Amino acid sequence: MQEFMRMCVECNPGETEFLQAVSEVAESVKPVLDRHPEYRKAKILERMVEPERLISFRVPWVDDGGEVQVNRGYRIQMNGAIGPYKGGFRFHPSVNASILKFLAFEQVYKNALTTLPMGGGKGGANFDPKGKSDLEVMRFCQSFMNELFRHLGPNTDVPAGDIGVGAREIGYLFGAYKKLKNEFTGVLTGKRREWGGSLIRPEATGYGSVYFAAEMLATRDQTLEGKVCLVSGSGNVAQFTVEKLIEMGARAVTLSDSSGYIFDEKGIDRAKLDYVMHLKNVERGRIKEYADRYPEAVYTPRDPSADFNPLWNYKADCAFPSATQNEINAKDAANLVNNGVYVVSEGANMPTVPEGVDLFLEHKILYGPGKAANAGGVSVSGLEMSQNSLRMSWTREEVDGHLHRIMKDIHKACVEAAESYGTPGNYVSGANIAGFEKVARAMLDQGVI
Ligand code: NDP
Ligand code: 2IT
Repeated sequence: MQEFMRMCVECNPGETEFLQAVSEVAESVKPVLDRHPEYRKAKILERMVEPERLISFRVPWVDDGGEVQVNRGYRIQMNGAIGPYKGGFRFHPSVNASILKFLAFEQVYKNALTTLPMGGGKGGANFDPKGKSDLEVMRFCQSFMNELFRHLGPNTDVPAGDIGVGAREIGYLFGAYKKLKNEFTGVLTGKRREWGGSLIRPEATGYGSVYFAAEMLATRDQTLEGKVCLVSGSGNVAQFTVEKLIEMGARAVTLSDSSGYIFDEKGIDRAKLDYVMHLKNVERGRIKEYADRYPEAVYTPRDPSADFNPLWNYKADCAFPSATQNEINAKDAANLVNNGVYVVSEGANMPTVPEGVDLFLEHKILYGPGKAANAGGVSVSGLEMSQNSLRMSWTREEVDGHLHRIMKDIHKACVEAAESYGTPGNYVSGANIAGFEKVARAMLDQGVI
């Protein structure tokens, strides 16, 4: 394993996020490779860390002032062993090959866990939709698709949203694809309902992360009723996490964005959540405005020089990190544990640094890693693909029922894999092993390709 990681570092210099994700999976699956020498012989892990295809391209566009702008676009087609590449697009100034490779790598195992036939991919651009007009976003999306359309298709690669890519961006991307290909097809998920989207897709990641937390709590004969919950982010995942928490009788007390966070001890109720949804999705405002509107809440601006995030330093029962990678550092993890938090369900991808993960495992808290806990989003994307193929649309209840069942199945698969490899209660090894085994078997069946 040391030799394997040394090789990864050498082949992917400076790609810290990607190496972080690989190292966690490699550690978890070591006992699987020991039990299955055929995986080692076929170099399954070595093949898994090499993307099947990495596309990087120029995205030129013209801003409202008539200036030419240039961004860099990417699509990582990581692994297609169990289905067409599937995974979101991220538009954020921090986007680079390392971040997208880590996301694509995680997506492979996450998608395998969903039980649906989807391979793993991820894409995006170092474009910041914040502060851009709708027309600028449209021109950017059209230029992005102008190159990428030739690499996509309903049986080849089916992207969706992630940070900075919501219904507006998916609309412009879909329109551009349709025009270029002269074909109305299910090539993207997260579409609006009226033109091929699935009910519950916007809600799915947040709902799924809460369903996963409920499953973890059930192993200790507990429910979410009355639990105090810390939630980070205020975008798609955070909003529907809070919605489901309210429905389940829990009390969410925080939300954040990259400028700061609010703490509302009374809890974010339905009316306050409606306000947040309007503020974020329509006005595209900042979370600070929540405290102007509700004076009982306190707003704390982000202090870039601080070595911890005070959002994670309140007495609470559960945490739902739903913003971005590595948002819980080692000190934040210690603060969570010291404040009595014993459930962490990751809506975001890889939000906890490795030292934090180790601390959670050491303290035997109920810790659901992103690739299991946030798999609800891509699961309903898979259901959107099914509905598109069937040219049907299912009801809210039908889709939510499938989502709930899938999250229960993912929980069960993690528990069983962890037990089978001697790490009971460890959802990290459980998720990595269960996802890995499915993809590894498929790769073995399909030969060296
Ligand atoms: P959105 O763009 O809707 O919201 C992102 C939220 O996180 C915003 O509040 C944003 O604040 C905050 N945020 C983003 N980057 C940073 C940063 N570097 N530092 C601090 N805050 C930040 O994205 P989503 O809600 O869709 O995604 C959130 C997380 O969930 C991501 O990790 C994503 O990969 C993961 N995820 C999303 C799925 C989905 O279906 N959408 C599925 C599975 C996982 P600001 O507006 O200030 O940037
Ligand atoms: O990280 C993720 O799982 C997503 N951003 C959703 C991917 C998808 O294809 O729905």
